[in-house]
Amino acid sequence: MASSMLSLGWTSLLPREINKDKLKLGPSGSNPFLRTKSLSRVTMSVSVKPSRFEGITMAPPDPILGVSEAFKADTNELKLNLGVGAYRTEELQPYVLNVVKKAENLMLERGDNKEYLPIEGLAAFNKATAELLFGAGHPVIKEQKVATIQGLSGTGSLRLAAALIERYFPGAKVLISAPTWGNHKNIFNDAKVPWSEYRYYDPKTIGLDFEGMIQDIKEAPEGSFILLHGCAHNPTGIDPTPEQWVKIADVIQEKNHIPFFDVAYQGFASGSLDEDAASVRLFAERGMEFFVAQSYSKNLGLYAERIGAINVVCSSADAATRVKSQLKRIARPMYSNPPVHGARIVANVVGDATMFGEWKAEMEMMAGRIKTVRQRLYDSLVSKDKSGKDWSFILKQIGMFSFTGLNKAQSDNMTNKWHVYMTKDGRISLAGLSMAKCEYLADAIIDSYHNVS
Ligand code: KET
Repeated sequence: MASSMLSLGWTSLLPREINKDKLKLGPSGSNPFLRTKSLSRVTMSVSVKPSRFEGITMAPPDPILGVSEAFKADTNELKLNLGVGAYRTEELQPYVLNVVKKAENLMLERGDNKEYLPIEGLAAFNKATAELLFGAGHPVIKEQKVATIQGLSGTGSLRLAAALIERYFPGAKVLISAPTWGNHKNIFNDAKVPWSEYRYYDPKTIGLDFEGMIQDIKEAPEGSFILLHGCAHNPTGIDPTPEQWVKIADVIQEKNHIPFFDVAYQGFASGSLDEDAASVRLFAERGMEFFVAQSYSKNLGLYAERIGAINVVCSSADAATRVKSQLKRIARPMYSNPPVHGARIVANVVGDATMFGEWKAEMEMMAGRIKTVRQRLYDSLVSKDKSGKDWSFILKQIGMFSFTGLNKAQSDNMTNKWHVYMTKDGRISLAGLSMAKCEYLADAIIDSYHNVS
């Protein structure tokens, strides 16, 4: 199509070539343009010009957010969207936390303005977010060793850190888990930071390949960045045990690597903000220098507000000041300064003891609902599947997701035959599942697993 448009080139139609009868003429029945003597100078151009964008090919749909687009287009009433990791109620509706509404009402009452934020974001948010992560009063905070700047949620915060790595650690490699959240590779590719994978998931045990992980981290060039999921690993739902975290920290320290945590689910794995920050705090206690990207998309349901932060823990306050100044320098030409609304919500919720308590209760409720559907899905699979397959891995996984082990063809069958939308790596978001749909989902999984190879 594009090439036939190209060959047409410019085409212009002169007025005499237009069927006058078909033109709507004025009350006198005449068109002033057509009456003029300089008729031939009046041209109406229908341009079919070669586009400057001919070289731009169609991009594939995003493997995660593209699933939501496909889901919207499906008219079957049985359809179920288990693609994106977004929390739904039992009625499968999006959920705005009560505590968020409360904070927003407060902001309206106060008449908060819409002035630009500083490049580093809202000070009250930056303080709150670092305290949530490390614990208020943690030495790294007291000694001002953390450079925190507000980012455009988890993704934007990861991207800022990637730009800092590219600028100040040229040639350094980032090691990411195999598999990982689909966007990690895009982020480092776009920032021109080389990356490779370390072993993480073992399909045989449907668990962590701990030996492989340790070996790969050991073998990485000294001073590499090691990307770690702080809790609720996406997509596998498999986290290292506390003892394994200690060994991971040991080998990272031995090799002088720099840990880089992605914390997108604090509070969602266990229901407790503190418990889910244990891995990050372990590294902080060891006096290591490291990065932590944070997101409030999931735990406060602020997906569209794009609120998160990048924290760089440094060995001195002086280094933290310099790092922060450079993060600001990177942010300024990228997006100038971050949006205020989500930052105020977080600062208000965390800064008020009552609202903070209410948030924790709502988070426990959300994490609890996911655990309940996880159990129900497992029970349905066990009672319906007579093959003797062990489905217990579903109960061992934590967080929003279950990594089902379904391959691409089987995942396609889930969507094409059963209208269950999921990512092609076999991941399903249990946050998008209701108790009422568990049996249907179990039927779909059993059919796809046994009848498609
Ligand atoms: N890290 C991880 C591990 C992650 O799963 C997500 C989002 C993010 C960061 C970024 O989220 P943000 O909204 O930028 O704070 N994951 C879900 C949504 C997405 O793909 O964008 C998902 O995996 O479904």
